[in-house]
Amino acid sequence: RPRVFSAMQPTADSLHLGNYLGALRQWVALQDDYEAIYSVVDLHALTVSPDPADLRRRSRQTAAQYLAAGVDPARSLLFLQSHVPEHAQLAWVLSCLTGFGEASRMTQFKDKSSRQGAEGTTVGLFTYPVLMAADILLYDTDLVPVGEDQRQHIELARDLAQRINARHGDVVRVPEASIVKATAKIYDLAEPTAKMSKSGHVNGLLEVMDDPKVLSKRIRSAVTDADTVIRFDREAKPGVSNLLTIHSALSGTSVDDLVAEFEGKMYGHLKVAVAEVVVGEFAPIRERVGELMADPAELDEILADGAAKARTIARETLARVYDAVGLVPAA
Ligand code: AQP
Repeated sequence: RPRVFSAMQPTADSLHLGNYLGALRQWVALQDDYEAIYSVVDLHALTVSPDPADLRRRSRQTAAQYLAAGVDPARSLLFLQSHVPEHAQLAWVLSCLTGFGEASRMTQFKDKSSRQGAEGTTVGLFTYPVLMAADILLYDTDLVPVGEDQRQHIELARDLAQRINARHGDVVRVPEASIVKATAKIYDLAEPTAKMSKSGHVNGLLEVMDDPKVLSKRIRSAVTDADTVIRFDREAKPGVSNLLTIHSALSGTSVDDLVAEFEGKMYGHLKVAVAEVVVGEFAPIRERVGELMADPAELDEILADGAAKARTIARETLARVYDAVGLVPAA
């Protein structure tokens, strides 16, 4: 079976609706047809200097959210990136194949480093896309389900794979991004032309672990427009279009059917309906995360098992790459 790999960073206590629709829900669906490998990329989270206790809690809580959303450890591997040292080892080799100019063109680095300032920007933040390429190439990945913001990073992973193969023969598989158009970019409720993101407006964010009251309140105060008609128009009506996208993705009702259903109704009606589907989706996940976190022994066991299995694949790929670039095998 073809292989799918994807991951998220444990940089918050909760994933948000963008992470959920852009990535996690795809992951759950892909388990049926792919050999799936999903990781919590805790080494990536170090790029923004988290508090150690926060990082430890968030790493487990992110994994718990994957499980609660439907990642099934009986079918998929789930592990913490730092438990598989081959990620960092392959990243070094790849960093020696990445041009400085090439890495400097990554738009996410430019955005994040301009927010952090020169002093707050680490070398790790700069080489982040190289570590991400290692995450992907280590598992001979066919498909990487992500949101639109990761397209450029996947392109780099593909370029690096092609570069190794061109120089050293057929060493690694060249991955493809899987970006589902309808949910590739979920927008901030308070600023519906910007991506929903944990570093965006707090009122623009819908988090999986939020209290249902908070979710409803944020949706009620979502920015719309001075018009009154409910229709999908990303340019002229970004706020309403975002609400329609969210409802449609969660309810399975097409945007056209929603527009027909809400014809002649007020924005408030749409917001109530969106709140209902979001709370309906997130409340059971939140509850299950609570159970998993109350006694993390089960979670830790799943992560240990996932790491052991992931390592057997990762070790083999790393050995192949080390050999191809001319490193002498350890006796
Ligand atoms: N708004 C979004 N719409 C669709 N997909 C999204 N993703 C993130 N935001 C949206 C996807 O979620 C996954 C998370 O990857 P990550 O852990 O690397 O987080 P990120 O992209 O850094 O997430 P944030 O919340 O957007 O953080 P900041 O504030 O740091 O930029 C990826 O598949 C991503 O595409």
